[in-house]
Amino acid sequence: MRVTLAAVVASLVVTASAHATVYGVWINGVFKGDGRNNYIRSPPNNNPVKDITSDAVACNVNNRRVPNTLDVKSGDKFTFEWYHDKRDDDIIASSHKGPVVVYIAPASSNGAGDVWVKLYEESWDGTWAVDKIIAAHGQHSINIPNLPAGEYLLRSELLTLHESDARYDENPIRGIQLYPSCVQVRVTSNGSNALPTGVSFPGAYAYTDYGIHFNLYNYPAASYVIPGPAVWSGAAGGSIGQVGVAKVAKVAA
Ligand SMILES: *[C@@H]1O[C@H](CO)[C@@H](O)[C@H](O)[C@H]1NC(C)=O
Ligand SMILES: [Cu+2]
Repeated sequence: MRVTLAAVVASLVVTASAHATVYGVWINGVFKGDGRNNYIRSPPNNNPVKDITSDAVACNVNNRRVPNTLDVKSGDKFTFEWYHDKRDDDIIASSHKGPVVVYIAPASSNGAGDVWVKLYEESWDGTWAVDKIIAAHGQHSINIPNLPAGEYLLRSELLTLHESDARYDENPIRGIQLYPSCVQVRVTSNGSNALPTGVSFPGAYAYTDYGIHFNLYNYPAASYVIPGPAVWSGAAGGSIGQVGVAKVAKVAA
């Protein structure tokens, strides 16, 4: 089998492994502290999920309840903050272009079943969403919908396309890289927009989806189609941008 130069270069990119995960969240511009294994179901490292049939597509490889749950209410601005090796660094390799999506599910589901409802998505409008997140110091936000009170999992996911011209099921060295991250929240307001039936993870993505098997280098960016369902009509929007400056917390005297 001939090995193309492009494949060799791409495998070097893999070796560099400039991946990402979520460090913490901000609510209405207030940082809630290091969330890793605290209120985020953090994976043990920042590696991507590449097998789209794996249970890890839902909440990554360590989907276990963590000790804390963040209180939110309808209308709150809820900001995820991503990082690469340490907080507020280069966030993720700039090769890792692609969209960002945010989903929600009832926490009682633990992420299993047709429970995931899409709240937000952004791909390319001249700039890829991931490049905007890098520029925003890792930060992107959604507004909390008018949901019934209760506990939910809020899932942000980067889908990076630098190797998605290949399919993982055909060539496990390459393929799309998914970075799902689940945060435990409790909605304390009691709204009337109950979540509809959603999609399942795994299940919502197929290797034949245009947005999963996409050639970043040869296809027009404007032709990209974000995989998964449409954004729910009850969603309350979102944006990419920095809401606050990361700083090391001082211990209270
Ligand atoms: C939320 O509102 C519903 C409908 O009015 C009510 O049945 C339920 O008890 C409320 N839940 C909470 C936690 O207040
Ligand atoms: Cu990577």
